[in-house]
Amino acid sequence: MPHAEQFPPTPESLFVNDGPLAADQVGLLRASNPDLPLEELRQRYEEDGYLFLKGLLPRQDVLKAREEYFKLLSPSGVLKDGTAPVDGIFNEQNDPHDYPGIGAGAADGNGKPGGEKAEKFVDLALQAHYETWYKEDFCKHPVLRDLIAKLTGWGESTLGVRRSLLRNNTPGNKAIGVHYDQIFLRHGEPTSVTAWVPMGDVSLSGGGLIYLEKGYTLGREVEDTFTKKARECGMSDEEARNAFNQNMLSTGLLADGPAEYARRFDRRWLVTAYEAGDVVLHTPFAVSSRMDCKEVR
Ligand SMILES: O=C(O)CCC(=O)C(=O)O
Ligand SMILES: [Fe+2]
Repeated sequence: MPHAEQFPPTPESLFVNDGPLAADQVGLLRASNPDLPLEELRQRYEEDGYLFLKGLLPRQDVLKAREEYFKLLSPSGVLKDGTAPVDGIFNEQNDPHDYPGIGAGAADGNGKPGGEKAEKFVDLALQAHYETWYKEDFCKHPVLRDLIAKLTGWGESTLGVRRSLLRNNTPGNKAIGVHYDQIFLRHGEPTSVTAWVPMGDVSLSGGGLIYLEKGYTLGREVEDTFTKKARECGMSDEEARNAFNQNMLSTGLLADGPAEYARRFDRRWLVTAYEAGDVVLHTPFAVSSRMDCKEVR
């Protein structure tokens, strides 16, 4: 039961790409009830750079997508024999390399891999993006859209980005490193809202998203410093955009290791367990990463 977990957790239980997070490197993500007054929700989004909405979506709608996802992936052998797809239980007999997490960046070995089994798994994970239960029912969920329309004041003009990312984070593989989303949205205005929606319950050690405390100040700093440098070099907007991407690791990440990043900037990572139905909204400069997945589920 994710909500029954103790906090603060023992430091050993909080692993990221570059090892455990120390006790003073973690804090708890602030949860918000979606029924709070809009003004309060807006203020929290501005203050924190994110808004963690507990139980925004109907749990059964999220679990439906989860079930469809694992039914689709099932022929790859990812699931433990005799378990229900909706439970998404990893078969521990499997070699993790055959089930790489997609989207964590090619340079760290999580790109499209060579092995036949891995290729099948990745192909199915990519195919999921095109399925109606995902791209229509899940991504365009009216409750999510309505909340964003109201929160931003965009109303009827609210547009979904057509390219969405259905990430997975499988046991024994590397999770996505430290980044802010504007890096991946380079050709758009930095006014978009990212919705990170866990497709099921995620325990603290289950590999959920983590946020650097007030990380958006760093994200903005990186962005501003670089834009200034580009201007000084006389670059055009287009040249600056391309150069930006060269300024990052080849994967578009600020760093591979969250623990070392937190030490360098003396900031905490904000962590939490998630339940199906939860949604986190964040700004394009919010700095995030993932916990390592230490659980089979
Ligand atoms: O791994 C995830 O679920 C999140 C990935 C992410 O933050 C991103 O693609 O920008
Ligand atoms: Fe992201």
